[in-house]
Amino acid sequence: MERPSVNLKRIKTDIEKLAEFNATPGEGVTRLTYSKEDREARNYLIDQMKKLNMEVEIDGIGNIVGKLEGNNSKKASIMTGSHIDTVKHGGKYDGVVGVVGALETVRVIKENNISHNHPIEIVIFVEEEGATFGSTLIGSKVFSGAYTLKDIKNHRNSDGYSMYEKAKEFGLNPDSIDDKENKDIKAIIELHIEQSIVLEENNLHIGIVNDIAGIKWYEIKLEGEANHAGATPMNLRKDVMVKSAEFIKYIETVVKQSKSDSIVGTVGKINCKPNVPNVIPGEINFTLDIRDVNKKSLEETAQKIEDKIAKDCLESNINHEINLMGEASPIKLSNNIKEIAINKVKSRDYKYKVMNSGAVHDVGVLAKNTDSALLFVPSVAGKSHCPEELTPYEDIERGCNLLLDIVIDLAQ
Ligand code: HGY
Ligand code: MN
Ligand code: MN
Repeated sequence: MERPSVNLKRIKTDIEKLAEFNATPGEGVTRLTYSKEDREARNYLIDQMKKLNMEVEIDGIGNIVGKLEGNNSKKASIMTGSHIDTVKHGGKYDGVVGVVGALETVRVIKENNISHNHPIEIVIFVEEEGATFGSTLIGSKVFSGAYTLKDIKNHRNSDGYSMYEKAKEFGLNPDSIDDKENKDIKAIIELHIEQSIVLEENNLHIGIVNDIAGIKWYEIKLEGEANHAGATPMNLRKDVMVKSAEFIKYIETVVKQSKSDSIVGTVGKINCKPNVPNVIPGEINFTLDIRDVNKKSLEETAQKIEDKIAKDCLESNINHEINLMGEASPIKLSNNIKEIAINKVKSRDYKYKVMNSGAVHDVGVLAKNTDSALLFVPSVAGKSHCPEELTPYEDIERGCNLLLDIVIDLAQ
């Protein structure tokens, strides 16, 4: 039988349809966890899975798993998927390419009656971005047991509501997450946009990922003294806006001076109270996202930053809090699936590179206990997490064909 390939028209239809479920049309894609747009996208995908006679399960915080039985239901599953939540004003490909690639894989297997022993499961993880509840990879951490009900009750949105409360409001049953039985998964593969410039710069089609960077996410709070912007002499101020600017500059300097060439540090979110022009701020809250594939350098640099903030605040008599909101260690992905991917990519005559990922991904969370693989397709100009995010459909088609080949191989 000639090797089956994906149907690009269906892939386009899915991606364009999902992009309609968007809170900020014309300004990138915003689809936040448990939003109206999230529900619309979930319903669309659940409907597509049901049309394929897949059995669909939704766990207590909303992770979705669709199952296509194989010839031997006792065998462990081959899982593939990603996420559909986005950052604010993000792109329409981040996460979606992996979910649509998984859906198309099942469609092609069914329409070509490809026999497979292992069940094949599509997974859609909740709150991968952390844009709503302040920590990345929450859905896959709950799915893998790394997160429990306590964590879901701790993570809150910007209005102070916990993920637990919002999951219940969304119609889910978060109390059930601690008593689910662990799924028997032989392997999980995620197709994702690269979100950097390596594939495009080297004119390549596919990235096969070795290591995923480790990450630490902090929320840092500085308490100064609100006072009159005009009447308060400079020597009588406790100005935490200035102090936070010093810390943000320090973060950039210490990361750039690191011996590691794979470490990155970002202050992406800051808010100030009361946030009006003629008041010296009383309080500043900012986030720190720091990552590296090198665990030692990640830990050392993060510790340096924590120590600097603590020491300076003590000396300036500024109350401060440094809250570690979430972390994941650097992860080495499965060599076994990497080898399969390399021989499949060669047989498709695609140009590829084995590389690392600076972005974190759900498969990294599951890699502790499951053979995990991550495949990249190029990002134009390396842009992502912004309206300019773009991956040409012919690149998406190649990524989906490779995903199809690997899933068929593993599911035998
Ligand atoms: O931040 C990340 O690396 C991912 O896009 N959530
Ligand atoms: Mn993603
Ligand atoms: Mn992302």
